[in-house]
Amino acid sequence: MKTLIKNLFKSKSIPPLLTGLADQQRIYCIGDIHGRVDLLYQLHKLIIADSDNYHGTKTLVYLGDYIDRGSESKQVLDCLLDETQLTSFKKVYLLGNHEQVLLQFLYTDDAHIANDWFKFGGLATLMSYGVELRGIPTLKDLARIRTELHNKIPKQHLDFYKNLSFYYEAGDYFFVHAGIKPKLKLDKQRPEDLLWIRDEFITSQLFHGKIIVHGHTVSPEPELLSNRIGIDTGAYSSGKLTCAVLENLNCNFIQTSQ
Ligand SMILES: [Mn+2]
Repeated sequence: MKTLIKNLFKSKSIPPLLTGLADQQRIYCIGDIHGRVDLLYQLHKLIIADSDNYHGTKTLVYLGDYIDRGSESKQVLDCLLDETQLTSFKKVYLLGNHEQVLLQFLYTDDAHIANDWFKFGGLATLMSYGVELRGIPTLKDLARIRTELHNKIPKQHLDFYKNLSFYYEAGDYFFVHAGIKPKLKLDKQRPEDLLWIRDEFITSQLFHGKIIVHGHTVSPEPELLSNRIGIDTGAYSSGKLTCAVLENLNCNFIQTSQ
């Protein structure tokens, strides 16, 4: 089922003059994967089937949070870096807050960051890279774990994490991991908001200049609103990994089944 985003402006007297994407352009945008490589493979297959007969320009945008929670973070990275897959697509990889914390863990000495990261899924990532964990790590273990992770992460993976983008723009769409701070221009946004913001953005009724396509805040079903499209359907625990398919002002969704 395709929904025309313009129809969603029904209560506004003057709808914004939006055209969405230019003709002959289609974007497939994938939400938070969180270590579920099984779902990523499934979704890639569905995307290939969906795009088979399409001859315009195809772009794949990944919204970040590739790692943590699920047990196969390393394998998700291997899949994303496999250049033999989805070769007819231009690919865009955005930074999620979980990748930011991984980098902070690797390159700063802040024990609070490590502690927080371990609590919100980082242990699963460490295990997927083969870092030895002897029970729940204590502060004394940090230096060893950091060194071991440095030694075990492939250079290609590190380069991938370091080169992720904060946002991507195409036509009337602005793609970002978490969202944007309302009332602040899109080119004036702060990294911490782009990666972490929740309620202030999620509850905002304002139009932000572009339609914001985001993940980070879980909803049971994808959210298609006049000012934003939210596609984090909690794949890690729900088994539903969502992809928004955008063409002109149309948006429909492809999902893995549970
Ligand atoms: Mn997130």
